[in-house]
Amino acid sequence: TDTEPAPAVRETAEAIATMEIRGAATIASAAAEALAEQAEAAAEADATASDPEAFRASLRAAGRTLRETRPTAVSLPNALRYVLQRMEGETVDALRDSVVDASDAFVRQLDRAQDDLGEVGANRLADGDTVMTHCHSTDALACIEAAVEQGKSISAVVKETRPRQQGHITAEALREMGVPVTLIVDSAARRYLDEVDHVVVGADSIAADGGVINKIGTSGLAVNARERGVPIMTAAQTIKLHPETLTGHTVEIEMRDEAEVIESEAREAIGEVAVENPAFDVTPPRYMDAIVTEHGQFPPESIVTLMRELFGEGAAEPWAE
Ligand code: RUB
Repeated sequence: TDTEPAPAVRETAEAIATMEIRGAATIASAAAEALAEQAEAAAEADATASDPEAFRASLRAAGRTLRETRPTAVSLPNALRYVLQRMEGETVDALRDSVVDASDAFVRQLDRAQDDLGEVGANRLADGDTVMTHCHSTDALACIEAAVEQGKSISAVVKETRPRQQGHITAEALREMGVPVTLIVDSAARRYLDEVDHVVVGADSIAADGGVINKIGTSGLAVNARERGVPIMTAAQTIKLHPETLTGHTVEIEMRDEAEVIESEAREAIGEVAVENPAFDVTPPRYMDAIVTEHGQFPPESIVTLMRELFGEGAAEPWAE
């Protein structure tokens, strides 16, 4: 149709779906930037340049294309909501400016929130601590980086995080911060918890009951950490709060391709078996010591108060047709 998403939006959506762009915060800022690119393109395109209603429709279509990429990280729809709810104006120029400004403001807020929560998370870490990480979370890394900047000496045990081994990204990032890293396979985590002072993970979504949705394996790690007496925090800026859970909805857990788990040759050799590849799991609030946000740290059970304050109006879908 005339209001089809611009190529830049399709490219971003494809990059999110294939996980070239991944991690909840990075997905959110890429989505906000793609809406700005859509606004710039639509302000030039024949079908939309002089038709405010067609312009708006093209932004909603771009929002739907981005929304359909991956289901679990709520930062994606929260980013789309932030930008599209600020789209306003009588003319296409005014509409474009409002979208570009909202997108810029969103990305700036995201960066600031990450810096602010990093300071909070860093205060939970002590000089000489060894931390254990799971997956690759920029919010979790911000806490470790801030601790290092406070002059604390921190070392890390990094879980590789099957099947996609995002732990490798974390290991490299920590090494660049000057943090000594030991990389382990996921199944070695409980053994190494004896040598760890704090577990630090991120989140893709936080539910109203304080449940933390993060990379598959987080819940088992949290249960083991509790059993070992090791504190565990999730570093999650407030765009990770999932507004639909305020009204009883659950968070959809993405099921990914079995090819990520097992090569076709090995699969054929085994014969007829089922292979499943859930990308995320839910850590019950009783196994998480703290949710660290840019507004300070919260016990998971009280996060609902902050959620009501910030997302009380519920979960509008400004990208709907
Ligand atoms: C990434 C993941 C990360 C969170 C938080 O999963 O589970 O822990 O997204 O990341 P995937 P951040 O690799 O499947 O996207 O703190 O950077 O938002």
